[in-house]
Amino acid sequence: MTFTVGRELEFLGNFQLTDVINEDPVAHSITLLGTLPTGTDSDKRDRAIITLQKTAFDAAELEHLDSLLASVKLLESNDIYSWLMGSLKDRDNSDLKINVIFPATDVHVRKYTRQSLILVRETPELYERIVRPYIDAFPPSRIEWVQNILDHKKEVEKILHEDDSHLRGGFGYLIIPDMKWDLTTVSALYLVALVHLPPGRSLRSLRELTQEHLPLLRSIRRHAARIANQRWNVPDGGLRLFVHYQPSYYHFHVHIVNANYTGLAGQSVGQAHLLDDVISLLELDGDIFQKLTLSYNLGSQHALYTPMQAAQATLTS
Ligand code: G7M
Repeated sequence: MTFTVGRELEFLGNFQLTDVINEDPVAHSITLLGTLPTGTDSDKRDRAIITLQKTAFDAAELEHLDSLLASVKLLESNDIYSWLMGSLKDRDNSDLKINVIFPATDVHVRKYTRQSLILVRETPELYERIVRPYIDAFPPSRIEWVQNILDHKKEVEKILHEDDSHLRGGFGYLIIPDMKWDLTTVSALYLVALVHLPPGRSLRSLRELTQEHLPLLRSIRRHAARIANQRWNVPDGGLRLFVHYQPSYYHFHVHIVNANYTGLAGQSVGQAHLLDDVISLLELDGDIFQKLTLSYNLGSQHALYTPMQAAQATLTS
C-alpha cells in the first residue's frame, strides 16, 4: 500500500507510532518511527519514518495579519514589550512539510535517529582501507531514487535544467528541487544537482573529483544561479552551493540552498564543502582530493563510526 492522490490523509492515518527518534525545536521538526500497513487486506505492517516540519513564513502572506491569524491571546505585556500566542487560519500554503520513508531500512532508521558525533580524519590510506570498501559494498538499490530521476522515470516535471554532456563522453547533470523543499518558500529554497555519468564511468563522492570535473562543477554553479534568479528572483550571491563528505548517497551531487537559509545540520563544518572552494582547490591542483586528509563528523549510528574511530589511533600526528 502507498499514497494515492486524494487519499493521502487516509494512508497517514494508519500510522502507528513506535518512537520519537529525533526532535529539533529550532528547525520546528520532529522525526517519528512507526509502522504503516503494507497491503490493503493483510495485517502486515512495515517500518515507516515520518518527518514533520513546520513550514517557514512567506513574506507575502504577512501583509495583513488579520487574514493570517485565526486567534490571538495576550500572555503578558510590560512597557513596550508584549508577547502573545496565536494560531493560523487555514492557508493556501500548507503549514507542514511531511517526509515519509516507507518501507524504511535499518540504514534509514540509523540515519534519522539522533546520535552523538565524533570528528575523524580520513587520510588517503584510510580511504583506501576502510571507506572505499564500504562504498563499494553499497547496494545499487540505495541510489535507485537517483537513477529514477536521471532516467526520467520520477520527478520528470520538476527538472529545472538538464545538461546532456554525458552523451558526448563528458559529465552531464540535472537540477531538481530537493525533496526537503516545499517548492514555495523561497527563503528555504533547496535544489540538488545530480550528475549524469558517461558510459562506463562513475563519480561517487568528493574524493573522486579531479580537474576533469571542473567544467561540470562550473556549469552547475552557473546554471544554479541562473535558474534561481529567473524563477525565484534570487540575486547574485544569493545561493550557497556545497557538497557533503560523507554524503548519504554515493552518486555525486551538489546541494543548492538559499544563502539565507542557515542553521541546517547538513551545512555545518565537518560535513559541507563549499562548491566554490572545491573548484578553487581543483584549479590549484587537479588531484588534490586524492591527496588530502579530509575531516568530517560521524554519528554513532553510522557504519563507518567504529572502524574510523579505531583507526584514528594509527594516525601519526
Ligand atoms: O546527504 P547527501 O549529500 O547524500 O544528500 C542527499 C540529498 O538528496 C538530501 O538533501 C535529500 O533531501 C535529497 N534527496 C533524497 N532523496 C531520497 C530524494 C528524492 O527521492 N528526490 C529528491 N528530489 N531529493 C532527494
